Amino acid sequence: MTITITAFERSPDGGKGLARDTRVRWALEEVGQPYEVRLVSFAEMKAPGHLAIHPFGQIPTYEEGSLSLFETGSIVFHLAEQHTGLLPKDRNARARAITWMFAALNTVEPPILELTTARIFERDKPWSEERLPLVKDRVRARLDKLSAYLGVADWLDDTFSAGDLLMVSVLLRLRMSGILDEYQNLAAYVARGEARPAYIRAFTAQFAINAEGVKDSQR
Ligand code: GTB
Repeated sequence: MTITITAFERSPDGGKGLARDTRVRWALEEVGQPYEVRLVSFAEMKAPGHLAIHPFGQIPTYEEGSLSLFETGSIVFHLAEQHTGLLPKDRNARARAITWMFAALNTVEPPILELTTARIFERDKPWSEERLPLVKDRVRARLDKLSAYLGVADWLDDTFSAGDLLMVSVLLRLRMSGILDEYQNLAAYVARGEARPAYIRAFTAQFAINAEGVKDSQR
């Protein structure tokens, strides 16, 4: 059955892979599922057709036959459950990998999103300069603990999982701030994720769209 995801017609990041369709593309590549992409403009995202599949008018979405999903975490989890490659078979290891998926999205990503808001959207507020160090320190508080947990390991558990896929995707957003480079092992962890052939294919596919402005893309 054909899998179709949605992505920005033109990502504001110009193809840096920061929009969340990259996470879904990466998961699809890891599990070896071909997919099609429907590119949507900001206006199309807020129109009834798209709102019917994404109640909040965002990307990415995932359609496969009669199944329609939104929320990146849910889409990655669905793919990980349906195919081999992203969740271990052992029950306990599988539960731990799922825990890391939640940790990435619920514990590590929120302060990183707050930093993006502070750096970009609140930049011209009179209190912005004063607030920024507080927001950065909230990010560091999470990274201190994550870095200590990871230590010298390659991945969060014995083998790469959907937990790593989401954690690397979340951490990637920090690169521009310079904070990631304060943690040598986390910077190396992200680089390991980015070096995976599946990530490279996902990144390249989204980059081609944003670099060339192709309206409809098929992989
Ligand atoms: N919780 C949802 C999920 O995980 O799927 C969040 C989805 C979401 O935030 N989607 C964003 C969106 O559609 C795109 S990814 N925004 C448009 C809107 O809300 O109107 C967030 C994003 C956007 C742009 C960059 N960038 O340019 O660097 C990075 C990340």
